[in-house]
Amino acid sequence: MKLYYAPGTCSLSPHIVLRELDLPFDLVRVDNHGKRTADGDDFLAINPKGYVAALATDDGHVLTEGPAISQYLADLRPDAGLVPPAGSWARSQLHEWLNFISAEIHGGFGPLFHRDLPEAARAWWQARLEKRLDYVAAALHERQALVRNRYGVADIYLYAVLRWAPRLGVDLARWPALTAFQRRIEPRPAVQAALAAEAQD
Ligand SMILES: N[C@@H](CCC(=O)N[C@@H](CS)C(=O)NCC(=O)O)C(=O)O
Repeated sequence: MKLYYAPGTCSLSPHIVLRELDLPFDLVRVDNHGKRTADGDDFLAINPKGYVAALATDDGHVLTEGPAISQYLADLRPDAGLVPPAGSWARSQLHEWLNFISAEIHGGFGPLFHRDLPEAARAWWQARLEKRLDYVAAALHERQALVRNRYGVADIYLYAVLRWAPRLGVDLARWPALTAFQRRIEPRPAVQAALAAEAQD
């Protein structure tokens, strides 16, 4: 398998999942501006959406969308417990969280990356995101993980996108449950290995 990624982006989430599961894979860096891979390939020919993450499977398929990739990978190693069994109520709760993180948190940070965003628009997006973070912090107040109280792909996704907060002016110190969550996940060997691999390139 090949994971197409760009350092520090949302592709960190499936990257961590691959390492948590100890699956063999090649990491292929994508230049998100030039839309070329480090192998010299046209990334738009691999993922016409033009964004990471993308996973090329050994049988020639390409899967995109981080939450779909993470679930596909975790289903390859169900014993690792990173996803609840398909069809279970907990699996539906996982979908609920992954959609929320994707649309409200990942999507909520998106506009804040634009340096030229007018101040009023920035304030509006930030306030909206902070309301969503209030919700996540309340959910994590009395539990360690988002689904089944067991570390899994939703936690990994949340961890990856919350890493953007400091550089976008969102101070996580306002939500002790979120800083504690980040601190719990950060030292995991798979997380450290993914961060080190992305920093090397
Ligand atoms: N819905 C996609 C969004 C992916 C996405 O936003 N990727 C960003 C990095 S976090 C990217 O590669 N952006 C480059 C671009 O859009 O040109 C997913 O969840 O995988």
